[in-house]
Amino acid sequence: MPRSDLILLHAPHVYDFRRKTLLYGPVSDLVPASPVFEMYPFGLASLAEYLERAGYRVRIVNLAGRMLASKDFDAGKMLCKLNAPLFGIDLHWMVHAHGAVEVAKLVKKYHPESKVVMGGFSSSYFYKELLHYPEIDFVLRGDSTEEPLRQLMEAVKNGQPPESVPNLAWKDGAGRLRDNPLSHVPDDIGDIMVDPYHGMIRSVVRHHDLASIVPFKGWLRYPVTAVFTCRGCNHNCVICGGSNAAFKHFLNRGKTVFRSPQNIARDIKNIGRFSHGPIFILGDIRQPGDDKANELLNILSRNGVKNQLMMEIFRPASGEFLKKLAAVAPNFCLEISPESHDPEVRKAAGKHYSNEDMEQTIADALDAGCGRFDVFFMVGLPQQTPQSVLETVDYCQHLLERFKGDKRLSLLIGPLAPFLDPGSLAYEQPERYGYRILLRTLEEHRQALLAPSWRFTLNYETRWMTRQQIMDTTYQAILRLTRLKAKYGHISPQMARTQEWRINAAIELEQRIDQIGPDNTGELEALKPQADKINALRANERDELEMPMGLRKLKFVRSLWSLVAGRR
Ligand code: B12
Ligand code: SF4
Repeated sequence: MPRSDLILLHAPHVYDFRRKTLLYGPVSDLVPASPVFEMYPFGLASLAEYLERAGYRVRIVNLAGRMLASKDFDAGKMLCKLNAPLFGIDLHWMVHAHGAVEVAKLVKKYHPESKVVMGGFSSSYFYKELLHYPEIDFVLRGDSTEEPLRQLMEAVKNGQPPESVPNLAWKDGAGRLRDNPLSHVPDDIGDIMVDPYHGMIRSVVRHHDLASIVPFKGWLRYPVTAVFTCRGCNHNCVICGGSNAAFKHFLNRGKTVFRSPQNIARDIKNIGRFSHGPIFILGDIRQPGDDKANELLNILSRNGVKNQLMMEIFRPASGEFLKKLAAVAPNFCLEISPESHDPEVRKAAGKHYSNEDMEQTIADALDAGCGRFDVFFMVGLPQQTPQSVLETVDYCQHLLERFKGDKRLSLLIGPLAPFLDPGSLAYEQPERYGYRILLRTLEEHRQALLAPSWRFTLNYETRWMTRQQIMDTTYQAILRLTRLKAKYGHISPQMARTQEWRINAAIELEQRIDQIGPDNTGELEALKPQADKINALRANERDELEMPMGLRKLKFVRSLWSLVAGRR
């Protein structure tokens, strides 16, 4: 097996989710991953690429993905075979609180001499608590840890104390917690994320292992790739742990840093070499200003874009912008998240635009030739009552009527779940925003993830909805929206029936769990097959997120060949 200097591991949300009765609920309906949250942070690819450029050999292993793909996959056995002086584990999303720490324990069990470093947003927030677990040696804080990790690797390699590694927290020889200032917060990120996908393909070749690098289940069938535009965010959505205020609070980033239009365009070009799949440009390209957005579109127009582009917009867009986008990327997809139909709730959630402006954007985008327009609504917001959520579904009907059932318009609703992001304004100032925080420590979150139903995992309630109401209202809203979509022919009758079955079966199972009580392990175990059957059904919301790929495939063979032949 080729030697690795660093192995980056991605854990499932709960270890081992395959043995426990867990009714996941619709917590991941609106993202490409399953409720196991098997998608690893893209930052792992960025770290790997940066370190490889510095001469280190880095391997990414998506343990969660492997465990999900096969019930026989033995994660312990694989960990035992892997070897490196340093293992990195992401605890980026809070949903991995249980799995990430358990994987750290396994690493130490098999490799007591190796060091374990954790990183990501949640690690940065909970770094002190993380270091109380004996299996965790280091935590690297911050949104840009490429260079600090390189310095840590150098220290580990040379057996030196890591005193000078920025952003690092660790336990010293006497077991005391030490933390260096979170001082590496670059305001120029031109030298990172240079060609991360190239590094991933190289890893597949080196380790003859494609399965461990697949970002999420179904990716080979639907190989969507992502291009990042920034680190940070200009906005302040109150529920978001990646808002401007959150970045200031625990990532020490005062100002969003943007990648140059040239670098973004280069990524898009590079991806086009190995994939025909859609490319998701993450972060509203207008955030750094309209000039930068236009510059990017001009470069893309000169280069020519072969892949379908998907983009998110954080506020309504002008007709002029949408026409320009259509000229560059015909059949483009757009996403907007008004969260609620009620502008007052939206405003309380930190978004300030009107329904009129949003509907004008939808109209202009569809006129310009947009291939799909996703509109995301959410349950669990400030000032939002159960009644208000159901009125959001009525508003969806209004949209479908106004746009004459246009099938390109995709309406989605899901819960703010399982966690309100630690670090978000609502988590940090709950009284101000009408939240009641039920879980504060990392360990509390870890234990909550083991609860049999997602209702008990939620780490918050609001002044307007209890956990029970959040769950009940979410189920009702999904049911109503499903019927609406079936009526307008947006989903097939078969799909609607499956979705109705999924929700009704979940409601029934919730009642059984209530009768049994969360601590009666024996009886809960008996419910596992039923919970698994419900969990296994794909939400039609998720299917809708996928654009039909037809026979288009990854151009992997060509990529691998050009890599091996060194012709890139
Ligand atoms: C893009 C994005 C996504 C993409 C993910 C793409 C991807 N694979 O990374 C999508 C849309 C799929 C997504 C999904 C989710 N997301 Co999201 N996402 C973002 C967003 C908008 C930008 C992140 C970004 O640009 N990162 C840049 C990349 C290149 O860096 P990075 O991955 O963060 O990695 C760097 C550091 O974090 C660190 N690092 C990360 N891992 C590790 C590991 C080690 C060992 C080390 C040393 C360092 C390290 O170093 C990396 C390199 O410098 C942020 C909000 C924001 N403004 O940042 C939310 C955010 C990160 N997401 C969030 C959440 C909650 C989710 C979901 C759980 C939502 C849900 N319930 O479905 C899912 C999880 C999906 C899964 N795992 O399966 C929260 C996280 C809050 C928290 N602490 O838990 C955020 C902060 C805000 C939000 N609410 O959306 N997300
Ligand atoms: S949810 Fe709001 S604050 Fe968070 S990343 Fe998106 S636009 Fe920024």
